[in-house]
Amino acid sequence: MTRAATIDARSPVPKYYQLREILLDLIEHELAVDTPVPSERELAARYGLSRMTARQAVEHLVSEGRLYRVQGKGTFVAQPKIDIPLRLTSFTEDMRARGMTPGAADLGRRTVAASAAVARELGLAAGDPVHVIERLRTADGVPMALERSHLPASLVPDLLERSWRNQSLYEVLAREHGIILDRGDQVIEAGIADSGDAGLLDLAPGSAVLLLQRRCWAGEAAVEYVVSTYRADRYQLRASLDVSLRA
Ligand code: 16G
Repeated sequence: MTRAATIDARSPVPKYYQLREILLDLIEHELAVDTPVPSERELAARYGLSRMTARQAVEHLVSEGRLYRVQGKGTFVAQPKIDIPLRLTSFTEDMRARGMTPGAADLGRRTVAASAAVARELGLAAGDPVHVIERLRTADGVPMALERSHLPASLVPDLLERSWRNQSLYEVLAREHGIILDRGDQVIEAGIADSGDAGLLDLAPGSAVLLLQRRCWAGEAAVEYVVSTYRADRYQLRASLDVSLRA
């Protein structure tokens, strides 16, 4: 450790929190992803703290997703989280822009009669045919999200005739169907992965996830309603804040 950092016993800031800040500085500026951080015993000795205080600091960073534990091995620096895009971008574009290789596993595709809820989202009548495409999205081969896209079958009748393995839906819509999405909305909620989704996403059952619902249009036509499950340990939400001006 090259940075001089000490715990100030007279500070009103709790000691575990001071240690958390010291560790955060290390994580962000000195230690590479997947390298170990000092053990709680070492941290306690180095900073003149109790083991319990050191553990509290480490546990905070584990629950924030900045560190991860490996049973019997120690505690390691986690990958920094990715900002959920708040633009109408495709997974493929987003990952490429980050220098990562996007991937998709085709988990299933079928045409179903729209439920009342799906029909409402897509501006259809209940019972109208809807194509459903389920994909596991990966970045550099690591599972990131599950996406369940619903598209009106009348808009793109032959959409399910291809495999969606490592294909970009938005590229196919643009290139083969002339559909360019120009508007969308998105709702993001917290959730818990069920055992099926947790298995696919390589998470422990009961892990936190982000549930996203997105609707997209091309002109007046509703094109996609997608329900996605994103890994909460890999994604975060960043929003810019405007000052609200009262009239
Ligand atoms: C994004 C969209 C998803 C869309 C996909 C297309 C969210 C929550 N989801 O992941 O709706 O189907 O991009 O990506 O943002 P693709 O062109 O790489 O298939």
